[in-house]
Amino acid sequence: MSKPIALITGATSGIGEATARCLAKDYRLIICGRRQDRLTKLEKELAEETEVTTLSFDVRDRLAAETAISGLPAKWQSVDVLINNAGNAHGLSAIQDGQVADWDAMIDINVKGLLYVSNAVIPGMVSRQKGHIINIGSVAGIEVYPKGNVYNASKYAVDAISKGMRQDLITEGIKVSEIKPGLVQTEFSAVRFKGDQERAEKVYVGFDPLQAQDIAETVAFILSRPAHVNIADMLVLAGAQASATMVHKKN
Ligand code: NDP
Ligand code: 8X3
Repeated sequence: MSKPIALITGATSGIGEATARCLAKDYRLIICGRRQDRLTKLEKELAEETEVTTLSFDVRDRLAAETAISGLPAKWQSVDVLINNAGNAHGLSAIQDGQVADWDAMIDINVKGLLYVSNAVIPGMVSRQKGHIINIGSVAGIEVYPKGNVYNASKYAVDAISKGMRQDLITEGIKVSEIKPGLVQTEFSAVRFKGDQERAEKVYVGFDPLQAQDIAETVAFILSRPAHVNIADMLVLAGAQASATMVHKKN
């Protein structure tokens, strides 16, 4: 029997890329992101372990998301697992100093993009009465922190959408889980600070942050539970992190 299929958004970096590596043993993979060069590289790397196909599209573009997913060849159409991971923070500014373009990006990618991809995948899961959706939320989706405003709002939305999906899809044989990571050392802060690498690195100084692999293993654990178990919601923090704003730094 062939392996089930997992579609992972944001697989060109960080949590999504680590998740692809982690799931390769047990799943065939549809890896998504805008940067085709990175997708091709990862596809080549994982090809020894599993079948991989790539989809390059911007999750903000509803038509592109729909076209890419509906255009998958027949053998890739039955998506068993959807990992809605693509997303980022753009900027860290008090609301009065915020850039409207950053707000648009966060709402369009983290919220609307997740919905567009889900909308393209859920009908197939419903028709098969089978599936598992894992949304990557954040500790930022349960605690607002200073200057987080719109990023927080986008992750609160992911939390609400995850809860809503779980209620609506319960009758359709589809599990919905949400993982809420704390500080994970990925390209996240470099994106938030628009390429300012020095500022990005400072976020993770003085403590051992989570690594993308930690969240990838959490995804794999949730998926490995038997059919009668759904891990609905997991907050995963670094050992030195007690809340969105409290991190015990050594210097
Ligand atoms: P990275 O910046 O390392 O990865 C982000 C991924 O999202 C990339 O693969 C990127 O691919 C993809 N992406 C971004 N914008 C788009 C877009 N418009 N269309 C398609 N894909 C897009 O960050 P992380 O791995 O840390 O972030 C992954 C998720 O985890 C995000 O939802 C983030 O909010 C969440 N998270 C991160 C935490 C952290 O501290 N790092 C903590 C809590 C949650 P590409 O650029 O190739 O399109
Ligand atoms: C990412 C973690 O604390 O930078 O969601 O918002 S945080």
